[in-house]
Amino acid sequence: EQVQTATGTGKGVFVGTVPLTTTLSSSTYQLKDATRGGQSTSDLKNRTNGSGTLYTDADNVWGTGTVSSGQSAAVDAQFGAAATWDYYKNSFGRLGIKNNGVGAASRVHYGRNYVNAFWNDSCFCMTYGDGSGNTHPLTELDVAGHEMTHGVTSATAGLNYSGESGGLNEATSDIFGSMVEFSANLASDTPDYLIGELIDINGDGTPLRYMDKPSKDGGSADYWSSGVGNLDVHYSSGVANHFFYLLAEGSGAKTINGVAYNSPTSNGSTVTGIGRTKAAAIWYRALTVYWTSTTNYKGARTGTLSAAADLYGAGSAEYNAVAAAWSGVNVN
Ligand code: ASN
Ligand code: ZN
Ligand code: CA
Repeated sequence: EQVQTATGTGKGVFVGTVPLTTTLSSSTYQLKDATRGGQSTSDLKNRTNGSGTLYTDADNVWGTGTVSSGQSAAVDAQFGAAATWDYYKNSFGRLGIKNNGVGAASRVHYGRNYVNAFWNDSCFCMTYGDGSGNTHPLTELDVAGHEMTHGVTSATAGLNYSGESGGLNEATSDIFGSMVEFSANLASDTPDYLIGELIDINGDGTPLRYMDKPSKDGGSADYWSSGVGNLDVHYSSGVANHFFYLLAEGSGAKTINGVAYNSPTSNGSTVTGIGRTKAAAIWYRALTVYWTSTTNYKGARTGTLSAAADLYGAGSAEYNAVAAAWSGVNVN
């Protein structure tokens, strides 16, 4: 029998009801997307190794929208991989993490009570735990975009995962994870500058990270200082997340999709935002053209200024906004 591409319906834990591109083979549907480099999702069945079992289904309707169906987390993962593929393709013409047309695999139900998700270059795959009590899967869209962006960073600048370059690596994942969320624009996951706002990882409904004022998480740096590279990379990332927010949206108070932000600058200056599309284009060009494994915050400023000059002209409003946003986070 012929193998063909089909359109199914997914009901995820976080994504709501979404279309999924699947594969029909021998009267059975597979959670595999031939239109996006063969990206697929498999079930680890609480194991912590192996490639798992590819999800299959008889009627091409996947999951129920709650965690009691193991397929629901798989729907989120498969949709997240598709949305990330589409974001990089539509925004930058990038075809997959390595820009070679090859899709990434996703694995869900990793271990038991595993409260994390991760990218691994070796398996070229994304892995998600089921969270606390095995009832809080980590399969939120910005997390998918975050983790898969670790693959993009590895395939491009290769930012070392420690010191200031590690903070830039983490921020790159938060930035593009959030841009994936904005691009998908789901009713059940309205786009924001918060990371992990739906997975309730803190148990009190607060998100994992805040881009407008990173210190709201209790650990992240809002501004550069000489010791910032000694912080955990998920905290030194705050400087760059804050830069990106200032560049895209500007300083001060602003409400976006019902979420109130208030982004301060280190020097009391006012930054006028250039919008997230231009801000993301500048960050992507710096990542893929100018930065290397050892780029630090000073180099990030230089690289984004070069990228802005390429895209919009030296001395353009966009170029000047990049300079002002870095100065607003004390990278001078
Ligand atoms: N979720 C974490 C991250 O992407 C996983 C890790 O710490 N390796 O940074
Ligand atoms: Zn990360
Ligand atoms: Ca978010």
